[in-house]
Amino acid sequence: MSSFNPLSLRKYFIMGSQNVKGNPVAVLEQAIQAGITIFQFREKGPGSLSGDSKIKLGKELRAVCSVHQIPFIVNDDVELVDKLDADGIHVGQDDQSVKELREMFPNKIIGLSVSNQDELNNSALEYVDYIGAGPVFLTTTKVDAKSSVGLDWIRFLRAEFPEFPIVGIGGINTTNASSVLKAGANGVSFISAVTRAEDIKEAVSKL
Ligand code: 3NM
Repeated sequence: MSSFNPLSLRKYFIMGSQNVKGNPVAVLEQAIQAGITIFQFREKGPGSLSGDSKIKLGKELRAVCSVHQIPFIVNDDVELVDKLDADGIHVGQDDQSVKELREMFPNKIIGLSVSNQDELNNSALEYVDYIGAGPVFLTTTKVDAKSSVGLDWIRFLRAEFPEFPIVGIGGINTTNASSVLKAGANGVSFISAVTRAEDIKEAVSKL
């Protein structure tokens, strides 16, 4: 297992170039200045980069996180984890198995999305550092997002696993973030709450 600190889940910012109009590096810098605690590079979906341009952007974002000592997580791309020397990887249920990932990356952070009881039954949590639980609320950011699971899913997971690190995801914004924490999550993860914010500093501070 990695030496993962669950406090780092508190404000978990996720972004790819497809999520922003301007320069993603500038957005990440502002978000870090404003107080995010961990970052995931998720270059995925309509309008996202691939190949060399994905790697180039990843290196730039990785460097910003290194300077500020913010953990840098890669979404579902094993090769990119190595290329960018990421601190960890986040995967979904249909991606590479967490058992294989743990063999590959004994000391990196491994996050797994878990959206319902069936997925939970199929999840080898002994290889995982944290669960991403969601979508808690309706999200328009991820085209293939499942229907929202609500705060009850967070409450259920917390009751089942009193100590396991859990981060809520999906439709979390400055207004509803506190309800996710009250339901038992260690933190909140978000894309549009920051990438579509008029004032990133204010948004991160409220989150
Ligand atoms: N994963 P926003 S929901 C990347 O449920 C992602 O696993 C989800 O974006 C899941 O904060 C989601 O803008 C999109 O709703 C989150």
